[in-house]
Amino acid sequence: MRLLTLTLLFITLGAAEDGLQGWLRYAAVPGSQNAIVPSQIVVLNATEGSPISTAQQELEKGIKSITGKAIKRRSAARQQSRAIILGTRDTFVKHYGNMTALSGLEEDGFYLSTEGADVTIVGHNERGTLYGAFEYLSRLAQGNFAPTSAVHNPQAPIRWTNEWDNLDGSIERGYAGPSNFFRNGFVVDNVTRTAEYARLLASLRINGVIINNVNANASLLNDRNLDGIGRLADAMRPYGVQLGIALNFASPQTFGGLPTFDPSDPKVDAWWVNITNVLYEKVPDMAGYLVKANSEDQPGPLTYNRTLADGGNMFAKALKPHGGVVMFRAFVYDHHISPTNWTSDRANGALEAFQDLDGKFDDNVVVQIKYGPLDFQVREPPSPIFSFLRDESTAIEVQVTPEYLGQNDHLVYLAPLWKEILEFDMRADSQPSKVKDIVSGKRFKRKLGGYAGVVGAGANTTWLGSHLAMSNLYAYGRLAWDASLDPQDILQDWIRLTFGCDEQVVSTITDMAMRSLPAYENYSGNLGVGTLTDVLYTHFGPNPLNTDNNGWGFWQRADHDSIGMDRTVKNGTGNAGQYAPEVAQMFENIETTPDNLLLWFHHVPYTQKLKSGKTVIQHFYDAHYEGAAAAQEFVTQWESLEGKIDQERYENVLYEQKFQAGHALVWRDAINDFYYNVSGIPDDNGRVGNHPYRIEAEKMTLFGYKTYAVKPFIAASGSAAIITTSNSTTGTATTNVTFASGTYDVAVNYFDLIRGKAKYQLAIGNRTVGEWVGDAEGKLGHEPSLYLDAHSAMRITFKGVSVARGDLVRITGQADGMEPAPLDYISFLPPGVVD
Ligand code: GCW
Repeated sequence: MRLLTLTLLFITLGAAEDGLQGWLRYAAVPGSQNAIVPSQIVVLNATEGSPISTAQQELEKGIKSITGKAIKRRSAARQQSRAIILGTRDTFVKHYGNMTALSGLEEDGFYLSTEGADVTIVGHNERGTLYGAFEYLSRLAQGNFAPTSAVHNPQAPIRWTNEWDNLDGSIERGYAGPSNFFRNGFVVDNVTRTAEYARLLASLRINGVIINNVNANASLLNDRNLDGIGRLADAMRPYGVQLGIALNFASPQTFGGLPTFDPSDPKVDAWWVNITNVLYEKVPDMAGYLVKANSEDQPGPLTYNRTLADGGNMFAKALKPHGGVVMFRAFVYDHHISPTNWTSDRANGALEAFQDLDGKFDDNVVVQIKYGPLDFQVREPPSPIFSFLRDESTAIEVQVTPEYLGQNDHLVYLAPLWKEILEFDMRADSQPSKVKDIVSGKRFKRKLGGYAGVVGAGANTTWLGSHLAMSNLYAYGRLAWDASLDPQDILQDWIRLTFGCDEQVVSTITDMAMRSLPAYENYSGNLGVGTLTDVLYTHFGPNPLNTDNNGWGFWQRADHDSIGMDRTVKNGTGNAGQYAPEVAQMFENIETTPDNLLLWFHHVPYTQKLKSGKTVIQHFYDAHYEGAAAAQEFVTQWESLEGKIDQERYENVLYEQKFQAGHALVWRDAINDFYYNVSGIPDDNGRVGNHPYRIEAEKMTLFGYKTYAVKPFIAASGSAAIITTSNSTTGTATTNVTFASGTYDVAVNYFDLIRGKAKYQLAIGNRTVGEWVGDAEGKLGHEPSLYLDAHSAMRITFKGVSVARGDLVRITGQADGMEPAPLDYISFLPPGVVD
């Protein structure tokens, strides 16, 4: 018996788990052999390559893998035992007569019943049937065999992802390697990964994918790529996922050879009609277009004094005969606004751009609105446009790829952020107007509307560069289908499907993930000040010095005494006044503005008291210590799962959690030092700027190393680090332990730059404590840094090192390439201390 258990354990844990299957692993569920799962399948209608035949294959494969039982295909006439009946409503009714439940089916919806004599999966259309099959499998894979019977309908017709893949094979804001769609200017030949991706998306009931970057390249439209687009669409079609493309507005001129791209020029219109017709020959079910116009230097109709609606409608007319949709982005703003003007505000840009356009777009245009007025920050109010546009269909745009939120090297479960926005009541006309009901089309009675999620899926087997980050893609799809779901419930479905049903696994990952967004917000930008990443460089690590004094408008207006954007109507940028009156009033008034958006709407002294009773500045200090402490706990929590998760994914996630724990401290210190420096107000608890367990590298005895002033100064402890005197030097930094003899966790903070893999060795009392290489650039997904800064700053920790007072500490660093083995400090941490 024991041997059997061990063997089983080995089989479960031994399988290579590289993440490729995502939540569709169909891991064996113990005990499921006895569950009443049918042994036959009756497929009522399926042509080869249709979503229904995909559903059939998926059920055969999934059930075999989950329960170990094979199911046999039978025709309706030859069914002998309990079967899965699979088909669309029309064919089901033909074979079995009508059922009242089926009349409630809406487009893409499905009926799933496991209660009756058979398991019935009936879709409104073919892809609805596939969705039903995935739902059934998801239940089985989670060990849920309870009888059920319900109609499932989507809340919104548009449930798309946006991929920002470039033709050269890179992915803008992607953290998981190169594109699955393009290489060297062309669509790839091998579409296997495209099909695998479509499978994951279909299981989430996502029905459209924009395959290329909104900063679009017109050569997507060359002949070879048009064929390629056809190939990609063919690969997605069996999953009911429709392909769409992002367009460059200037294509008629830059690619088509016309003298202009003016939307009111008939030659330009004709050019678009023609290319659209050609596209529909290749992809008869193409979803439509996505357009970013007149934003961040992209061309658009404003160049010719035409309106954004003139621009959008040009595409709408070309698409109309084919049933296609234009997603027209509301992300329109000027990134050269003047920071010295107290009333200028990037957050106002989008509504200003659309203020005369309500009702002016054709009915197959959907205005695609980023969730907040700025740009995917850790905390923003919903965009005011949601309630401003009444006569347009709208969609919410969220980022599954966390550009400003740790770039998948920090665990940040995003569903709670999206949920908060979706549940926000915009109070249009003083009526309930939740964002989710606006984008679904329900509130303003629009036929179209929905969701656009920027994913950044890449060629890495983890798809997103991190196993845990897949919870975000999963949650995006689930919320796009049904925004009333609870983020924690969604998460737990994902955990069971991804890592199994073990209770400790489920509760531990749940706890980590549910604490992850608050932790990130705590150690990055608080109280609605913005995320405080380096907005002029990679958007990854902290650089609050770069937020103000440039045209990008991520301003926090931090000076010696005060901080925050005054967005009031009475004294500021007027942004609060862009909301419907009740909401406007709430944000205009400092008393009714929630603490977590205080600095978004108001400019206040650092000593301003929050509703919590703390001052703004003390809140910053405390939050940063709390957030960074939580990130340390994620490591120990994950370590508690060793042996319960396959080694491959265990190690992979552990590496990332350790990275996050170290980088959270970089964040904590950088932000706290910045505010301490600018305000001069000390931390009530004496922590900020006071690090008794550290020895600064620049204070050690250096040989072959020299001191280096780090920029920004907050990226290094004590503002300085050391680097080797040349790029081929091996340097040493030595000192003696001044702490009491005992056992310590010894942490070394260093900088890991790209273009070099420096080697390090730490020895204490002539014993080697550890050796490591500065090779994070190959292991982390975020855009690496060329410099010593808060993007490259990281930490390695050696646990439980016994040390004697007076021991010689020696760090040896061997430069490599452009990486001069940079070191910041070494910490001797007594048990329980994090610093
Ligand atoms: O968030 C910003 C990103 C850009 C992006 C742009 C957009 C595709 O930094 O990389 O460009 O928004 O959404 O258009």
